Amino acid sequence: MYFSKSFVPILKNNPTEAKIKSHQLMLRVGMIKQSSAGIYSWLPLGFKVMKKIEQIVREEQNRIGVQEILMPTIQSSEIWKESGRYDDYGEEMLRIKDRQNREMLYGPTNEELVTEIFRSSIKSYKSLPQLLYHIQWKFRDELRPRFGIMRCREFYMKDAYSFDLNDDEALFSYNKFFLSYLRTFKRLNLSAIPMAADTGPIGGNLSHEFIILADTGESKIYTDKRIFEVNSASTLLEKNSLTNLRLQYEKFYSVTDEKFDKKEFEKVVPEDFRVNTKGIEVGHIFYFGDKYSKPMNTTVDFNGKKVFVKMGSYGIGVSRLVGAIIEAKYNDKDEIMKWPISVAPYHCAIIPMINKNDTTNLEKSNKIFEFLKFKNIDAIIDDTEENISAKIRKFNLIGIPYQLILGKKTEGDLFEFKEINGETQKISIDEVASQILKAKSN
Ligand code: P5A
Repeated sequence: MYFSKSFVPILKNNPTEAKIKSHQLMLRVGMIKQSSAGIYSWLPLGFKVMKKIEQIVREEQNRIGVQEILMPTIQSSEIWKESGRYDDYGEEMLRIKDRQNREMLYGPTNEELVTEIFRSSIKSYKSLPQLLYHIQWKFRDELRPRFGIMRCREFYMKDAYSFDLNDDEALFSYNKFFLSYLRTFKRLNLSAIPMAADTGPIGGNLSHEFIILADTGESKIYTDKRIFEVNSASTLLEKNSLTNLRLQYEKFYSVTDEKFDKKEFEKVVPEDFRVNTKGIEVGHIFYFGDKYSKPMNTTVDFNGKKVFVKMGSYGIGVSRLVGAIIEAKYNDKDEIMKWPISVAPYHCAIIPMINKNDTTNLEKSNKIFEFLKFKNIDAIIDDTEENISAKIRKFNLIGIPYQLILGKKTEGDLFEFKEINGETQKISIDEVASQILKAKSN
């Protein structure tokens, strides 16, 4: 791909309307474009990153045996009336009427719809557990959409739902998602900490938010700082049973704002370990038993008895994660963004110095591009006539993790190659490929 032909509308300066780094950067390097308040189009660079995040989320759901489906964005009000949430949900729900004057809505979440799908087909406890997920747009008419795609009205969510026979089995499912979330965020190169959280309009009495620490986050958290060490333990995910894994975290006080109890905090956390800070909620899991199955009369047959199924739901903010990764990875001092290689829009930027009368560097770039492509490395060639330092500044902002530079002095088979925030090396193209492939496989 040539940069001159790619749709990456870069702005000269940071847009003044954006208050936090991720919003500024996403507009500045043309990842998104606002279409109306809290509603965005995703342009190629942003879309690529979001799709890569989505794929990692999908793989980790599949890995614990969750089955992928796709439910519609538009739902009928009927099922929401059955669960009792049609009125409760209030103005955040976008209500629509169709031409027959039927009340419809743009789904803010899917507990009702998935329960309806389940109850129409699953009749026996022998088919349990059922774990289903989809990745689909949601709409919440937030009063104050802000920070770009971090708190917007239309956003992309992975939402999963579990159906079990009893509390014990339902908690086993909950713990499976807990593990899956830790694996997912690790693959995204993020340290997301599970915190006991309030359940809000979803309901239930067991819930964890997965939070990335960031000053620009909207979630207030109160925690024992020893919990941060749990995440970095290298054998955490391999060595613990499902129940034990959750206990590793629950040993330490860590809650979001709504669950905060000053007295308890001061009682159980020694003064030196108390942390009161902010973070970004990238995932949220809930256990709510029969909150939906009861009013929606959703049962399975168990030895001749009808039993209400026990349910949980599990969300990841796929589109919010794009911004959250920027907040976590942007280096303010050097003005460098570095995408984790697992979600980077391209793996390597090929940056040739272009001289109108001399096509040597561009020809070399084309050959390098083909070679990297053959190795499954996704590169982009900056074929524009900007000077080298302007090009490097531009790619420092875009955040492609590797840069291969063909300057005036590029001769022979060695190339100037660097990790975006690293030292320049002079190495062969084989060595370039093997360094990138090694990073990809980690
Ligand atoms: C869990 C899955 C739910 O909706 N029902 C289905 C449950 N949970 S939640 O916490 O309300 O949302 C899940 C995740 O979605 C992201 N999110 C948002 N992202 C961008 N803009 C918004 N307005 C927004 N609201 C929620 C968050 O990452 C949240 O954890």
